[in-house]
Amino acid sequence: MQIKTSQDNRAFRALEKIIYYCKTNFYYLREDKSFFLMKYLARFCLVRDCSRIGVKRLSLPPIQSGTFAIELDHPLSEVTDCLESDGYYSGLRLNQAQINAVLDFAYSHPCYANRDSGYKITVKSPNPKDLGINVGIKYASYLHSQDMCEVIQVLKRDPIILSIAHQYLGRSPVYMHSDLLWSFPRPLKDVEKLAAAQVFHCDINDYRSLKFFFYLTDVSQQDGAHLYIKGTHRHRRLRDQLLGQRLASKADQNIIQTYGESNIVTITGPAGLGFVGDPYCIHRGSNVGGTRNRLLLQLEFGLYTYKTYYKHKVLKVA
Ligand SMILES: O=C(O)CCC(=O)C(=O)O
Repeated sequence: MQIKTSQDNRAFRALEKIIYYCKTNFYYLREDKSFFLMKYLARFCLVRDCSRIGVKRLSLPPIQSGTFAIELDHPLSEVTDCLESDGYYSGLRLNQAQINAVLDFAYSHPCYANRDSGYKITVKSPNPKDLGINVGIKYASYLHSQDMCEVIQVLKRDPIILSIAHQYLGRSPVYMHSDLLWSFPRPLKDVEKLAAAQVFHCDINDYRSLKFFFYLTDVSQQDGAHLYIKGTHRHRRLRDQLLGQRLASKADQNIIQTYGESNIVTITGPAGLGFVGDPYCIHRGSNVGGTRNRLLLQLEFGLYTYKTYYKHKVLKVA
């Protein structure tokens, strides 16, 4: 009798999933057919490769020193080579004034716990105790209020960032969105890890896109280091391509076995370190296990502006 009930529950959950799947797809189809198509087609390496056809290394006007906000550890051509071969490049730097300005903004503006726009909190320092006793908070984003942060506005137009994006995307980059996000030291359940991007996954936001990440707090292995699997932006098993973003439902161990532990790169570094990656490359954040909160800024650029976006995210396209 009990077995029958659990089977019924499973069947009910499966039915719920199918209804949700049909409803969201109908929504995408109605709102923006090009987004609907991209969502299905951009999961295939072949389609992504085709979007590179005709893409040439653009010769860019020389960047005048002093006119840009960020610095690079390597020449621009090496950054693009590294992105093409590995899917990521680490070695962007914010200066101290920029780090301070973002931190001042973060400590003086409310953010939204667990990305819930009805749950405002203020983080006063990287010390988790400042959050008080509310341990139910896994992460907190500034959502759209980050638009008031001057440094983020400057970074959206930074000539080095735009040049890297232009080189990799092969055309004028379209700014998609940014996110300024605190992660707090707290063990997460499996389902929470998925929501916090702490399982291996890929983002399919366009036929080609590029994400810039900046640590605003020091990040060691224990403080929520970002990981990626080298080369997976170009080479992926067909069955994993078919999964699209549902790749995140595969166990990390399974993904590691397929793509090789030796290809996993962990990015650690001081506040101000930046890195850029093709978000189709398999990547994840990791648990903040130390004694500091982690603050991470992301900016994403793509090829097109879509009228809609994944239904669970409310994004503003500039
Ligand atoms: O928190 C991180 O380092 C990873 C974030 C991420 O993977 C994402 O937002 O897609």
